[in-house]
Amino acid sequence: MIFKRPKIALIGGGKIGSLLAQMCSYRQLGDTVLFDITANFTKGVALDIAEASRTEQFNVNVTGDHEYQSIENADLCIVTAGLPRKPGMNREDLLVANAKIIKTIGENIKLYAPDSYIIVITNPLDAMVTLMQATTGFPKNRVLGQAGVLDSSRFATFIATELGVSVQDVNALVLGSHGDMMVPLIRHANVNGIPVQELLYRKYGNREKADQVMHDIVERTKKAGEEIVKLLGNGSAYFSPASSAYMMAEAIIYDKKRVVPACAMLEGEYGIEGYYAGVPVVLGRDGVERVLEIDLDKKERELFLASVDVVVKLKEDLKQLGYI
Ligand code: A3D
Repeated sequence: MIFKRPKIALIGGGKIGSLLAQMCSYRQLGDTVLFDITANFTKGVALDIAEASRTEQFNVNVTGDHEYQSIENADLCIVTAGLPRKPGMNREDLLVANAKIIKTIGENIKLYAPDSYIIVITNPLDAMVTLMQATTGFPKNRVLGQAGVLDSSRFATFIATELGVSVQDVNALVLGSHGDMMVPLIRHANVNGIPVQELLYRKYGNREKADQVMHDIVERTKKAGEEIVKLLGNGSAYFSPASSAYMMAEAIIYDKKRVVPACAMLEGEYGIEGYYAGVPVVLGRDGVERVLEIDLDKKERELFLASVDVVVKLKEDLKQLGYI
């Protein structure tokens, strides 16, 4: 073989990890290893996916394992290991349980895949990305988190449904921390360049009603994860998170320079120093190649800073617990 196929380590072989294994294989993103602490389950999932290779016509390898050695020399690690929330829990309630898991995984990624890029999905997202970067000591461009792609996709879906337009034409951006304080940007939401606020005003012919509808969409976006948790009754969303992480993985592996919101380390951008938060970035072969700064008005900025305060608090908690 002339070129090396990328090796993707999916760490956590539950719902999101298994779906990612299927997507990476069916779309031939690279050879995939699905790692989990459970001894046989991921072997079964991987074998099941591999046995679809004839009908799906893919030629990459997919394996399951529970030994850390299996992630050796991975180019990209996507981390979903840990507990998902149950009805009534918020994401921050997972901090203690998942910090222990992420710390161990970070140490093993550092050992076995020291040159890899890492996309973290485990909640509470911003804190787990912070911990992953602190544990591995990898440069900030190689450690990032998936949340904004999903939150923005949810925002766009609700806008498209409300306006009766294709979601493909909706651009919507959610910044800040991945939690109840996230910031869907109303002013920047548009349908192929036409402001959503204007379209809502034209639909209802009344500014007050248009503002109320927009407000409801924003609130639904902020609570979208909880809406799914309640409906599923056991576990949290997995199709859309897997899809969002896959898009980011593809952007890195194919050097696409996609502009997406991601949880990235801020060192001066947006006036924040030394904290991870959801911001627009350029994603390519160097991981987070650039953080893009956009002008926020007074209210947006206040909301963004309040949202970053949640990350500041979580980072403090990690310090108190002795993890960083
Ligand atoms: P689930 O199906 O329970 O899978 C988690 C897997 O992690 C299980 O198979 C566990 O066996 C495994 N695991 C536990 N400890 C370890 C360990 N030390 N090493 C390796 N594997 C381990 O959960 P899921 O796939 O639905 O969700 C995974 C995580 O993603 C949870 O923390 C969710 O809260 C989070 N999540 C994040 C988003 C974002 O947008 C950020 C969205 C949805 C879910």
